[in-house]
Amino acid sequence: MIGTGFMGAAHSQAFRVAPHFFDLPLHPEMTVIVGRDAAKTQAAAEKLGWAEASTDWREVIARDDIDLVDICSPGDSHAEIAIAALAAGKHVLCEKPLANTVPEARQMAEAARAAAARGIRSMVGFSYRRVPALSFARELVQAGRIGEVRQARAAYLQDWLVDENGPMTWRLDKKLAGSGSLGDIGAHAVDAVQFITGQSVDLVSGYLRTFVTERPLLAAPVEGQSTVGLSGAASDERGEVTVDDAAWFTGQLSGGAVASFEATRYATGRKNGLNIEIFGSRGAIVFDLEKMNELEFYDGTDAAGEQGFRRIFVTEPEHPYAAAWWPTGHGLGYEHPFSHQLRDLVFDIAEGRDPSPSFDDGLQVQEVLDAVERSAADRGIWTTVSE
Ligand code: SOE
Repeated sequence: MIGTGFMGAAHSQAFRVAPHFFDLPLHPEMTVIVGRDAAKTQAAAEKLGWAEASTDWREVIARDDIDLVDICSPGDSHAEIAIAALAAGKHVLCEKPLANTVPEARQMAEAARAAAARGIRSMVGFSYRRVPALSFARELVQAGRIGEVRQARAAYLQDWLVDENGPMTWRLDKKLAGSGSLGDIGAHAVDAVQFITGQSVDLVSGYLRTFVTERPLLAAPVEGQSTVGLSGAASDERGEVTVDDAAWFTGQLSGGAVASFEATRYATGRKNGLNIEIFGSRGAIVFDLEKMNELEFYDGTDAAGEQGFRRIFVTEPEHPYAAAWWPTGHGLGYEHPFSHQLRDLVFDIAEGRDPSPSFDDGLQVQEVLDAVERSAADRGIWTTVSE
């Protein structure tokens, strides 16, 4: 495991829990966690359940007792670590977005393709695909239950930056994060719409905005204060915010549908709402991550007097992943999709399949983000995603 922050903790939980709920063909052993600071990494190892702590990822990926490298560090380190790990013959799980730039993502995808030829697997961590309701939405759409998809709307709304005195975290620094809301949460929205509809975003018109251009720098962490999270204590010094705070874009999907996307961490009151609406020629589906166990489904073939959105509680054994957990009606939370992701990756490794989403899928999302940035820099001109 590379990274001891929020995602390191979320993925560690999956490693601890998934083997107890899913009958896995291979048994993950939590061998070593890697971080920059020796004392903090040792504390993380003890808290999160890793046998050892290290500050040297190069030494770790060279070890014979490491089979899988899970990259949960900031985006500026993804390419170097993933490419080195694949070259060393390790399977790789890499957090989203795949990289900070298209050239980096392209190199990673090339390395993954070369490694796949040697039986080495790689996956990018778009965990929300594995929220049961979102997976089920895809099943309905792919089974033709809403007919031909014509329109998609996706808005990823958070508010953790709304306080303008909140300190700079790495996510506000372009060098570390690549972009702001666009790559952090817009990437999830793009992946989710493409996953559900089976269509890719081909053409975009984008608009980016930074509301607060300067913030207090982070103070040194206080003893005992959690380092798992999106905030921290502010110091007296100030720094420049170099990423977008909010991203809006419209797009055209490969199957002819139109789509709109919003990604913001300034939507006061919205904590982690990924709202998705897909409208087809004979039905529609609506999903909201803040109600992640539910899916609304409108079936246009219902009798005229009975039509309306029905709320499906996606907790039945028939629903994706649900049978492994609790009895009907006992819902899941933010952490469960990480276990589903790990479950699928372990099966793919054991059964010699290329996982989905692949690094090529991660590269394609990166190309969408890049097209949005290019469009926004040119007053929203319509921009083709990749040549
Ligand atoms: C922060 O906006 C964040 O933690 C994202 O980075 C995650 O991918 C998302 O799952 C929750 O919000």
